[in-house]
Amino acid sequence: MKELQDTRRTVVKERAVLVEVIPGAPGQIDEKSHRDRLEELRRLADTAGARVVATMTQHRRRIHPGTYIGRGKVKELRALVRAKRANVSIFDSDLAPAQVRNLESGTDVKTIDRSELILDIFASRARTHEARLQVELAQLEYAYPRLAKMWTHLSRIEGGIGTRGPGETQLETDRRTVRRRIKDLKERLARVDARKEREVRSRRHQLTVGLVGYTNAGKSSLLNALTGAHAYVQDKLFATLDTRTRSWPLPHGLAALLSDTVGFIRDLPHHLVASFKATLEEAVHADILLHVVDVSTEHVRADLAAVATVLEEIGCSEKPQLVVLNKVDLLADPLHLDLLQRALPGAVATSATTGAGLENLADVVTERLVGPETEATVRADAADGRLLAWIDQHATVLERSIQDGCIVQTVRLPRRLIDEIPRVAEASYTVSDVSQDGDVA
Ligand SMILES: Nc1nc2c(ncn2[C@@H]2O[C@H](COP(=O)(O)OP(=O)(O)OP(=O)(O)O)[C@@H](O)[C@H]2O)c(=O)[nH]1
Ligand SMILES: [Mg+2]
Repeated sequence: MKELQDTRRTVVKERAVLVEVIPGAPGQIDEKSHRDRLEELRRLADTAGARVVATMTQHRRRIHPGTYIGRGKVKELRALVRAKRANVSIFDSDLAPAQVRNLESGTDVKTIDRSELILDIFASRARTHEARLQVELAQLEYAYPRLAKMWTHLSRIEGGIGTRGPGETQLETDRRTVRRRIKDLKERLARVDARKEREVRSRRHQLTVGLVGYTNAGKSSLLNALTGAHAYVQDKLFATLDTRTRSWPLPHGLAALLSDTVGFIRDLPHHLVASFKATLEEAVHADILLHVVDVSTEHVRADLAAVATVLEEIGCSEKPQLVVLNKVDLLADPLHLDLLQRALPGAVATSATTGAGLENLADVVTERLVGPETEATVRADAADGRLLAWIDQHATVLERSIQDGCIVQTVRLPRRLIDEIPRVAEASYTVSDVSQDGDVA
């Protein structure tokens, strides 16, 4: 495996030219969405540690099967790479192995596609054992069909591994090694998945909330602000690769388990989604998902849509969701937030930085989890310490009196909690739901 790791295609500290291909002629397409995409590629390259020295765009109705961009454009790219002393070109789409080969020989620099770039970022960020296994599996699955290219071309272009011949036999050996390693990683991850599933199942009696959203939206910051956790926060893409679960205190003495997850992005490579199954398990099983979006960007809707697509891919699209409009402190014009809230009814505005809206978020989530509040009169045996303590913890007492050795209290509490009283009570009791005007017990 050592040799394969050496060939890991990383762009740290490299001078990069970004290449974007836009389908269709200028004027026929949505220029803004392409600007956003190029900006995102720039941020990805920056996060991976590369220095972007130039960008190149080509409008093309059909991609060139051999070189992706047209032949003339390859020459132009070669000239640009030379002029800017770049040592890598990064393409904003996935390339076939043959296209990479042709582009590399046509430009004399390493060519990396978007998936490879994202995998490189994940590899440099994986901190936990589990995240490392997940990233390695995704990388090898991506690399496997491209192994031939790696041997014949990396040796020539990067000059790093030139001591080995790229012969067929070597290639076959490598393929076998990679297949064996993929199998081994899958087995190990299956064990992690099983453990995770057990963990998640053991929490089924607790309220669970999952934070999902575009990378850099502020999920980990919200986790920290709401639970006092110390999750890693950074103004880079994919800061979080492993999940954290912390207890989030809610009104009425309730608490939910709040889980952070890896951030999503447009066209997340499929291998990554599959490998991060264990990490996403928390989201898959949560009672409600908080879909966090950064309102300070110009592409709120596109981010929401990209996340919705990934949620569908992991089988979460039907799950109850609450949109959280985060980073409201960065909005200069309040009208902007107004418009968003009108377009996304029920969305909650927050700032993880200033704490604005966090209490409201807790109230709204509580209501979604345990229903609206109601008024009820509970008549409990004075000796039933457990029920009395439970009422103290979960309800607001409005009136209290003692009648015939019983404590009669009029309380406000979430309607769904009334169903818990039979489980808690240790002696006979009665409950009447005042707002429903009838005996429940
Ligand atoms: N001004 C402002 N900045 C915020 C807010 N929330 C988060 N940030 C900043 O946004 C950046 C990203 O925050 P994270 O919490 O790491 O975002 P994330 O969604 O966990 O990102 P990934 O783990 O990369 O997917 C950091 O620089 C935070 O300090 C907010 O409400 N207001
Ligand atoms: Mg994070």
